[in-house]
Amino acid sequence: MPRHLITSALPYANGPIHFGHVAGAYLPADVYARYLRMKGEQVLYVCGSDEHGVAITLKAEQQGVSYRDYVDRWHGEIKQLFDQFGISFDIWSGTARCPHHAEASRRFFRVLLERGFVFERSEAQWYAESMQRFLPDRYVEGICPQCGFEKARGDECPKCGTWVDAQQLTAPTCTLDGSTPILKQTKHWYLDLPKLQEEGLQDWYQGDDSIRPHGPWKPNVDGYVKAMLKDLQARPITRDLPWGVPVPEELEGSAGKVLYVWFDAPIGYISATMEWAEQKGAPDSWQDWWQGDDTQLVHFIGKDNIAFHVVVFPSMLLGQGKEWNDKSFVLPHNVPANEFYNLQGRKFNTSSGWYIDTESFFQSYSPDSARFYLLLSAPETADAEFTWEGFQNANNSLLADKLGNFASRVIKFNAKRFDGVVPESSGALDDDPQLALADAAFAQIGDRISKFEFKAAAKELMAACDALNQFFDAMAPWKLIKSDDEEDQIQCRNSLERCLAYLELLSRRMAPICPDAAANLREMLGGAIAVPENANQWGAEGVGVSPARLAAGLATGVAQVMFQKIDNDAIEAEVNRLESVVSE
Ligand code: B3M
Ligand code: ZN
Repeated sequence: MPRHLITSALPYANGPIHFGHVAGAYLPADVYARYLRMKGEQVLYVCGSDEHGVAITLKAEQQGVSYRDYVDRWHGEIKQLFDQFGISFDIWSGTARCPHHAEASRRFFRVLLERGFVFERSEAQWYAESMQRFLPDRYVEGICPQCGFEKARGDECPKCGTWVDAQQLTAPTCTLDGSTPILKQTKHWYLDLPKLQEEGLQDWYQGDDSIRPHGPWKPNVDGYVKAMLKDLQARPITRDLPWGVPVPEELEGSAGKVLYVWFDAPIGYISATMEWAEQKGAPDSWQDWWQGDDTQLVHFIGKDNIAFHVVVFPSMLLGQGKEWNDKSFVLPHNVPANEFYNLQGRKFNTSSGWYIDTESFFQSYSPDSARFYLLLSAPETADAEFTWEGFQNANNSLLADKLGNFASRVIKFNAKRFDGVVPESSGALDDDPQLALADAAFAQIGDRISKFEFKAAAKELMAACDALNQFFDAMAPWKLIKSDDEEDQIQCRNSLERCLAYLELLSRRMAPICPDAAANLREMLGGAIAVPENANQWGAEGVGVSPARLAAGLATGVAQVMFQKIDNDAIEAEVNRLESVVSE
């Protein structure tokens, strides 16, 4: 049975994560993990905060707090945001707090050095004479050599996602004091990506299963990586910085130098797994995940992280050879990178106020409504956006009207007319065409999730609800119940039994997407028909697979409001708040 090792990008511990991050890299991973767990598969979902690098040192310095205090604060706050969305990590670690991280990172580095994939070079780096310090990464901004964006940073361009070679920035300025830096010689260690490309990266990427099989790449990932592989360059993986994983001290010239954040961060997935294994009391079991033949490693990320997850980290993993426990590391099975997710036509921007405050959001709206809408509007193949109107519509017209309303109509009718117990059924509705449509939609949900098509999965869930509503309306049991004809009475009972059985199935098919509402629905169905042993199971699926007949006489629970409607005033107020930001 395959092991599903699932990661979401380690968010920088330097500010709140926003809905765009959640839609891009966390919610899809969570739905995928929940689905596979329900299928009874082995799943490990790993994440933690990315606590090194210039994104962090810069902000901590600006705010006059210690690096440690700064990352501790965001490590905790970010986790609270994830908890509010119900993101179900198996471990939430952090690169500056995981007890295994620094050693694992240094070991990666040493192995690459010993095996000839890391070399030393003295090279010119930007240097601020005003402060007498080197200016790695985000301490310098300039014009992107690829796309011309004016605020490209010394490590990556936030616009086009290119891994920028800092020296190639034109019109550089120091982000600390605005001075123009000079180039000054310093020694650094470089990752020999061209050599690793020959060593196996290229063949693996192109589908050589003897190295490691992978799934089909998404077109956006494939286009980006193919272009990158045409002109791969060695890159420096050390920095002159006071915060990070120190370069192994036995190396001459290592003083004052740390590993580049993008070198140590992905190793954070592995060190977090080591921590998880240790907490479980089986410290070596991390190897089953990272070095097992049956592991399928899937990285969920945003498009700006493609280079590091499909080219750089796999190179680092390949370059370890069998130096760890005489086994090689797994390589990613897939990297379903998403495009960008905006807010009402503009980029999310916390500092300018163009964002959704997560805490106040969840005072008014439910996590499941947010999860459903973020999936429905996910940036899977193109940039996409959150709009307040879209959110209201998804909540009111889809979740409340189609899903919640169907559940409540059925449970209430059954309570009123059949004393809240499952009616006796003759099975005559087994070939009903509306139910066949529901079967077909339900059969798609798992398949779509397993292919990372979460938007489609959310749509199929609604298609199933549409078919079930049509079935209920076509049967019109409220008319049948009043008929004197015994056939009509049988049909009425049959239809209610089917509706209840399909609600039970619905509660499971919706669970990865809307876990809280799924639990509500199971409560509404009552202990008796909730089939407790099925509750966390996906169960049989496929076209034509209908839910098994429920035993007559089992008692249902009480109807609840699964999704509160959101009124126009609330949405208007949200939009006004955003628009006031623009006009300021
Ligand atoms: N922290 C970049 C980001 O948050 C970076 C991801 C690391 S994944 C190993 O987008
Ligand atoms: Zn660019």
